[in-house]
Amino acid sequence: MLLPLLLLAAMPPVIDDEAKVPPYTVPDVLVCNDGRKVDSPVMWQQVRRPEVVKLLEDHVYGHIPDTTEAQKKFTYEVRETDPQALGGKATRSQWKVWPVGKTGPAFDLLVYTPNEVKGKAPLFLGLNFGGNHTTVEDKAVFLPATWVSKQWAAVDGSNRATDKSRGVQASRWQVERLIARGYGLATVYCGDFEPDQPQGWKEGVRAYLSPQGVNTVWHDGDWAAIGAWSWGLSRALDALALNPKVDAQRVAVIGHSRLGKAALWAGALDTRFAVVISNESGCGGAALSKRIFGETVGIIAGAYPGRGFPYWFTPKFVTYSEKEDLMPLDQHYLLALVAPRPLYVASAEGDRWSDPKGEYLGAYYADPVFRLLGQPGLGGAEFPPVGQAVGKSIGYHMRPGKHDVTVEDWEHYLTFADEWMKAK
Ligand code: GTR
Repeated sequence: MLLPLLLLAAMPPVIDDEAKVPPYTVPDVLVCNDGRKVDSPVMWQQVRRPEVVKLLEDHVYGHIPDTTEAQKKFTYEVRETDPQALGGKATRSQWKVWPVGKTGPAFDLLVYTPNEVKGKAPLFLGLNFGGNHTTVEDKAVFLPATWVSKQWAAVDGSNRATDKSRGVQASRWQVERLIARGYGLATVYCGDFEPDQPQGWKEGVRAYLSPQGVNTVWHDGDWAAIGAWSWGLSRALDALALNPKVDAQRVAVIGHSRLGKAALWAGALDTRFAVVISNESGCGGAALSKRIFGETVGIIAGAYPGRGFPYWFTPKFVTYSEKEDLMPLDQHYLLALVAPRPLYVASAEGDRWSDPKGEYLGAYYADPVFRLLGQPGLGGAEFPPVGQAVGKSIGYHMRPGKHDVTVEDWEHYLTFADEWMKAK
């Protein structure tokens, strides 16, 4: 009777004490696979950057297929606009977008732009967890048509969103505050690209774009849910570029937690994003995996029975569970790909699971790439006291409180955006 239990991998205790972090070595992102040190911006761009992308694809997120051909069928419909939204302060538009043609998946793009801004406005773009209608108190926002988890939104018996969840995540989006500061907000439900559940890919872009469809077997190096969401952020940017009220040159991609991981991967790969913001993206996001602090590779990627999210990552990732020292990279490689563009990494003191110090160190070890490319990066900033924002073209703060996106986070992001995305 005991035998099956013995076969289950036992999960080591979660490390929540800095003193218990084992010694680890952080690979130098500026050393090429053949051992050469990157000594010029050209060498970074032409030699090392592609290597770093491939390392992240092979070991962490998988390779996003080239969809250039399928995107020729990109089409959209404007479902609704209101030039007097949010009490007259904003213009709301809701587009239905079919990024790879009408036989493929569609997403609902909700956009608010500030009426006070003449011409094209800078904007924040992020995926949401439970449907566009959860992000704002605005009854005109359409409910998603796709599967939604009851963890994030009120759903009916078939996991379709209901009116009851309108505005439930509004505090995380702060649309009025953004509009008042001269920024737009665009958001898409992540489940429009891939519902966040183990079988979600069958309803999303991954099955549609795979020749084997719902019979696809995913191998090492193949993309996973984070890749699908990242791809989706780029398709949302394609659509935003067609919106006459949006300055597509000044779009910050932002995400929280699992969707912060997706925002980082999107911002790393798609250099059209002007600014990249990670809100508590944690393990598989900004935090160094080799510290093994809080959530680990094994916990997140499904090494232990009954927990984790193996479908977020390429299958190879979980093989590093309890073998993080064998990983030929760490998450600062992801952050380094944002350079020379501005990057913001944010943590919360009470969000130990995401390893705040590990998120700061992700930025710290990426910093040399920003400086090589002529940007000030962290500007020498050390791990700051709670509540203090530091850094130059890499911003960082750890605010008090728990895992969330708060007004305090947004105030820091808006200050950072004023510095790097101000009207030109
Ligand atoms: C947790 C997961 C974290 C983070 C979080 C979230 O369960 O372990 O890595 O992604 O979910 O997305 O809120």
